[in-house]
Amino acid sequence: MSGAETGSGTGFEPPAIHRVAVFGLGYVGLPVAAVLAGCGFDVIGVEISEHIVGLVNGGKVHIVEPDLDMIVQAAVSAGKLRATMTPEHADAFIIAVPTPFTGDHQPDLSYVKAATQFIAPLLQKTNLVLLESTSPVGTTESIRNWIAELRPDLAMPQTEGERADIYVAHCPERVLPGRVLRELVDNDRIIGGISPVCAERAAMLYRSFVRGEIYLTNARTAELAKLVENAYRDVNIGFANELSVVCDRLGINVWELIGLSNKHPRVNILAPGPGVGGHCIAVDPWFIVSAAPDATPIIQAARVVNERKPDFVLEKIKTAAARLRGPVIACLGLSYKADIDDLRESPALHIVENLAREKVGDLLVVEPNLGRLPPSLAEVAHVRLVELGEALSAADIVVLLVDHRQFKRIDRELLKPKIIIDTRGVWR
Ligand code: SAJ
Repeated sequence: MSGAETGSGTGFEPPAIHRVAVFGLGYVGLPVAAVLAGCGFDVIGVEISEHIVGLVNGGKVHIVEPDLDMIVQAAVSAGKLRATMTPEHADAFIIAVPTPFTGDHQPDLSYVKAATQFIAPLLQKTNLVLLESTSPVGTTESIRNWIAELRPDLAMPQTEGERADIYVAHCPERVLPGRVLRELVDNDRIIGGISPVCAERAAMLYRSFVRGEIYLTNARTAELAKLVENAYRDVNIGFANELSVVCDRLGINVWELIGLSNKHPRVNILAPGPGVGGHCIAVDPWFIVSAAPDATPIIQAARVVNERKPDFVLEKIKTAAARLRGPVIACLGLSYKADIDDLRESPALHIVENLAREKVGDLLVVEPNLGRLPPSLAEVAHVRLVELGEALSAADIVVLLVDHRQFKRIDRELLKPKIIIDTRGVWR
């Protein structure tokens, strides 16, 4: 199907969407752009990085994500996807730019605002502006307000659904890195409009590629729903991480404990680890906290527990290393979770950087998903990126930081003479 055309029986019949501009060709924007192009839309990817624009126009990608290279290549060859640094007219504008936080955990909306400022002068009647980026409550309304300031000639949508010249909505991304293309199509989606008509307009576009259910609500509820999903996971991982520290103190195997507790029909404890990484779960809970600091003790406590966990692991390694003279430490994994190359907010990377800074032993890093060490470790004399076999034969201490599939297959006999610190319970 090319173009989102139906009014779904609401009596609302705006013109079809043929041309979509996606702002930000990152972990979310590039897959969305490629999938829309695959559905027959003419897609323009607007990106500030000249490097990414060049790569995408050459049919290549800058992200390790299964099958993404294939669909980008196909979309570019078919003439359906084109990247540019210069914004252009479109029927729908999707904003998929970063929403980081500042040093004091306040949301930084500067990328969203900049994208809106690029879009505003291009807007024509019946255009849709849709925010995909995970955002604090009120961001979609801010987009509407920023556009209103820049384009007083356009009638803006209001919460009470009267006709307006343009449509503004939020459809928060929900995809799991490593399974992005599948989840983009199969996951249920929430769409929140500034007005019900805005939500319906956005749903028309998303129905062209989403096989899951689409649930309509207002923009503020959609914003909070996304933040709550990630905060829920953070709180539950925090509980598991807290148990791992309690068990360490009591001399109990936390993996056995959780396995047994989960035999209860209404208990499902998640897996402890070295901490919580990635650019979502470690960040998004703060957007709720900053909106209601005195009403979020559980969300804040989970963040504190999860943020402290890497330092707990660090102390374990230092204590083990202090018992040896010139210890060689194998550090298995640097990414923030298994079988990806993403280092953002990675607790494993944080731990290895601190070992390097504090000169705790010779560090042999194994990261099968990277060809070279990140800049923070590359120039350090006593840190080397090596193959798994070399690390295992040379190491006195083996620290499992990420449960990559290669590490699950390690022959346990090779580990017997070593000191093992297994933060993920792979060799429990
Ligand atoms: N982790 C644990 N124990 C667990 C599960 C995860 O320690 O039992 C750790 C991981 O190792 C990793 C971190 O938590 O360091 C986060 O990993 P994840 O797989 O839970 O989630 P993300 O950050 O890769 O993706 C999340 C997803 N959100 C939820 O599952 C609620 C995804 O659906 C979102 O789209 C994504 O955040 C996002 O972009 O917001």
